[in-house]
Order: sequence, then structure tokens, then C-alpha cells
Amino acid sequence: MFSKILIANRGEIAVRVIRACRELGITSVAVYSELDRDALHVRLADEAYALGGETAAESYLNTEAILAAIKQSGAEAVHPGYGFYSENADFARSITELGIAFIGPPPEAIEVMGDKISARLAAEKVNVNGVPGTTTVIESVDEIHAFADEHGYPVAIKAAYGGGGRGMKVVRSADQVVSALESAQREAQSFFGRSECYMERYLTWPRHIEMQIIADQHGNTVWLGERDCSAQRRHQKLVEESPAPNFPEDVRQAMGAAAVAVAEGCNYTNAGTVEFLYQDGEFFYLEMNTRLQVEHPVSELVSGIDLVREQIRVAAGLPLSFSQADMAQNGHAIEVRINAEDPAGGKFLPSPGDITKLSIPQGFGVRWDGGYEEGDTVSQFYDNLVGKLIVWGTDRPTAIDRMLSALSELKVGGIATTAAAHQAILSAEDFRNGIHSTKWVEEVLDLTGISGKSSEFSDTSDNEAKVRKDVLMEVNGKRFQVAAWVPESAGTLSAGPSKQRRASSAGSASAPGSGRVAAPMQGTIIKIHVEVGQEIIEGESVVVLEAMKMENNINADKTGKITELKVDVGDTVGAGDVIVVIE
Ligand code: MV4
Repeated sequence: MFSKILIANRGEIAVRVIRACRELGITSVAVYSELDRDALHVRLADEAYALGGETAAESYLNTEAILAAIKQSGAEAVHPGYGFYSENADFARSITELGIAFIGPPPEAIEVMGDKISARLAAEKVNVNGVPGTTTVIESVDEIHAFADEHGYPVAIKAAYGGGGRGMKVVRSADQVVSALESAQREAQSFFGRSECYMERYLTWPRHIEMQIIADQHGNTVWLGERDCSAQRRHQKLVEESPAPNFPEDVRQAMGAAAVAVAEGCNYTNAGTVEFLYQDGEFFYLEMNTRLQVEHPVSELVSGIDLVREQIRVAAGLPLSFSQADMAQNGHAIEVRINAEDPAGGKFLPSPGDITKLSIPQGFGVRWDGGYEEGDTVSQFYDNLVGKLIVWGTDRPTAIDRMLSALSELKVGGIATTAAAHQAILSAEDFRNGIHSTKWVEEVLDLTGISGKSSEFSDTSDNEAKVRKDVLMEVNGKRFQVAAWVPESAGTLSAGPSKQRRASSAGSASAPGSGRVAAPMQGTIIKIHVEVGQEIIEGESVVVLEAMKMENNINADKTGKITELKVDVGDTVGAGDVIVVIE
């Protein structure tokens, strides 16, 4: 077994791995950017090495700095978490060549699955059905017409080196073929640096169901059960659960066997997830994620298996501590991602900033995997996951009720979070009935009335001295003398609604439609679409603002001429800062 592991990541997943190390008696080594020098993962690790830099590229993706930290620390293994280096075959290979273990799959397996065409071939080879589609690069529009003649529309055009839903174009009729192929190739080139595309029949109302597997280096590959991740918005998962609702046992068994076959077919070791689309009782292989996933805790709670512990064991050459026959699914688990994002009006705007208050839910069956504590800052430079709230219950209705109860206890101050969106999702009849698909949050759920701010703790009077006042009250014609404790500053009980503090940004705010277009959140300007003197139409994009790894188009709020441009590419702006003026 290893005696020291370096965690090449930050936030909740670094914390998760540090805890597993501590339990196993392994020394944990954190790495950190300039901004994270006092972050939770640094506070919890046994040792910590500075990488320098602020952005991910300058710090957590700085190969030289990470390799230096590995050498200096004397770590024998690296856990990459998710994101960053987790699916980087070159990184896995380069540390393996130094005699350091990569706590993840072999680089060859990462490569097979990184190319989506070879990933489809890998499934074909072991007779696992993918979505009907092609396994060659599209060379001409004729191929698309021919495919549609055989399978019908819609057809999905996907980037061969893509992922995460970017670069996928849906073709609904023959007249869209030319433009869809062009734009899919253009997007693939700009996002992934390679323009190659392939196609599949497009499923219109699928559920996203993925199967957790883990394999050791002794030929044992086990499936641990599925997760339903259908509640998502713009390819960002919001709620994940296990087992999948309304999912027949024979389909589960077949999907588990298919996932194991795909993993074995590419000599996979360590933890991985095989993704499927499920529609009309049939499942289709989509791709394989060659990393530990954000939503792994729901599988842990129903299987009883500590996935990170097993990852470390199998990377050290130990056999899995259980077999397929030991596996059973017990009860039901649900996870919600508490992101620093404001879901108000269904917009999900990034909301970095200081966490001034953090009250974590507690109780039987409640788990919090957090990356921050009260007083910490959520930076605009990293992803927006503050923590994951995971509950377990004996069955799905119990788990839903427990999650709603836990969410009612969660209080976050200073930043907006997705908590209220989760309350809306879990309270919805469609979700309770388990009939939601990947389209449901975007197309059916109404999020117009919700707010990203925890409302229950008003900052008016909690710390203010209170005085007792005896008041005479009349209820249904009967009079009662009651005691009330009211803030000293409040003259009488009927002082009216409590004072509301408005979080308005000082001075720089601009009214919508005024032509003073302001940044809705803190972030970095990564693209400017306009120049001074140019005419612009309301709704057109003026700049692209990147915040928390999301690109946000900032649009003109009226039609007119650009008279001032106050930013350059690379500038950091705060919420409320004016970007352009239109007259
Ligand atoms: C699809 C699909 C329907 N039909 N492929 C999006 C992300 C990428 N991993 C695959 N994706 C999809 N591929 C075919 N042939 C629908 C999606 C899809 C989706 C998949 C999983 C989870 C959420 C999704 C949201 C929209 C579209």
C-alpha cells in the first residue's frame, strides 16, 4: 500500500480523497494555487505544496509545477480527482514512467474512450449496442442523407474528440443537413481543436443512466449499480440518484453486464462509469468516463462500497475487497449539487464571492461533501461546486422527503446557490413519479419564482439585544396577555416588516434598457464582439464573460450605437461594472 498520496485537485473532491487517505493511514499531500493558499483542502491535508498562479491553467493544470510537487513531496501515487488531469493520458503516462502510480485507469484506456469513434468501436467489439450510428468520420453531406434515409430524422452530429454535449448538432430535416454539419465541424474545431464528426440517431426524450464499475489489476471487474442523472440543465447535472426510478431489474442486470464487457474489452482498471441513454425500455451505450465522477457518493450509499478507498487499493495492486456476488443495492440515495449559481428566473448565473454563513444539514442519512467552510471564498477562476448534499433513505419517497428536509436546513450567506432549484425539482410531481427525462428541467420545470439566496436568516436582528414586552392580544374574541421578545430598536410589536438589506453594488449599477450594459457577475472578459461607433441591436452579444468555467454572453439592452467600450480582453470585472455604453 502507498504511504503518501498527492492529490492533484482542489475543492470537495480533494477533501474527499484526503479523508480516504487519513482513514487508510496514508499521508495526504495537497497542492494549491495562490488563491487557495488557505483553502479547506490545504487545511485538511497533512502536507501542502504551492503551485503558484491563479487561473486553473497557471496552477492546477501547470504540469511542471505539479511534477515538482510530486518530486519534492516524495508521493508514490497521484489521485487526479475529476476534471484537471483525470482524463489526461499524457499526464498518466508521464508520472507512470517516473514510477509514480496514477490512481485511475491505464493511459491506453483513457485514449480509447477519449476519442468517441474509437469508444463506439470498443463497445461494438464486445457486442454492446450503441445508439444506431456511424463509426467513421463524416466526409460528405451525402452520408448524412443516406443515414437519415435508413434511420429517419432527427440525426445527431457529434464531435469525435468532443464531450460534455458541446459540438453536438441535431438535424431535424434534410434542409438542415448542410448548415448543421458546417456548424458542428466549426464548433468541434473551436472547442476541441479537431473538426472530425460522426453521427447517430438522435433520441428525443431519453433518460441519462450511467453504470458505475471498478476493476482491479487481477482481472476482476464489478458493476456497482446505476445512477440516473436525467435532471440536468445545459449538460450540467443537478440531481443524481441511485437506483434509477422505474428501472426494471432485468434491464439493470443487462446494463451492468454491458458496462463490465466494455471495461474488460479495453483492459480497464480502477473506477469508471459507462454512460447510457435509456428510452422506451431500451438502453444504448453512449460513452465511458474514465474517472471518478462528481456523483459517485450515491453509488457508495446504496452499495456500501467506499469507491475512493477501493480506487487507492486497486492502484496499489491489491485485489478488490468484494466480488460481484457480494453486490446488492440497499435503499435509495439522492445527491444535489450546491453550486455557487443563482437559479433565479431559470438563469443559473455564476455567483462567486465570500461565504459569510454556512449552516450544513445534519441527521440520519444525511451526508455533506463540501469544499468550503464559512469564511471561505468561492473564486471566479474555478468551477462553482460548493458542496454536494447526499441523502440515503430506505426507499425513494423517503429519500426525497429527507432531501427536502435537509435542504430546508441548509443556509448559505454571501453567495447565491442552486439550493432553491433543487427544492423545486424534488417537490415536482414529475420528479416524484420518476418520469423526468434529460429535457425536463429545461422544457417543463418552472423556475421563474425562485431565488438563489437563503431567505430564512434575516440579518436584521439576530445579534441585536432584545427586550421583553408584554402585549395584549385578541384571538377569536378572547384576550390574552402574551410575552414577546423584540429588538431594542423596534418601538412596538407592530413595527412593520423587518428591514430588508439590499445587496446593491455601490454606485455602478445600471438600469436595464439604459444602454449602460453592466456585468451581472464577477468574471473575466474573454471575447469582445463590438467596437466603438458600431450599431447594435438589442439582444445581440457585446462581450463574452467567463466566470466559474462558464461562458456567458452579455447582450445589448437596447438598440443604438456603441459610444464607449470600457474593457479589454483579459480584464476582470465585478458585478455591476459597466462594460459598454450604447446611445
Ligand atoms: C445524445 C442524445 C440523444 N441522442 N445522443 C449530450 C452529452 C453527451 N455526453 C451526449 N449527449 C446526448 N447525446 C443521441 N444519439 C442526447 C444527449 C443529451 C444528453 C445526454 C445525457 C445527459 C444529458 C443530455 C442533455 C441533452 C442531450
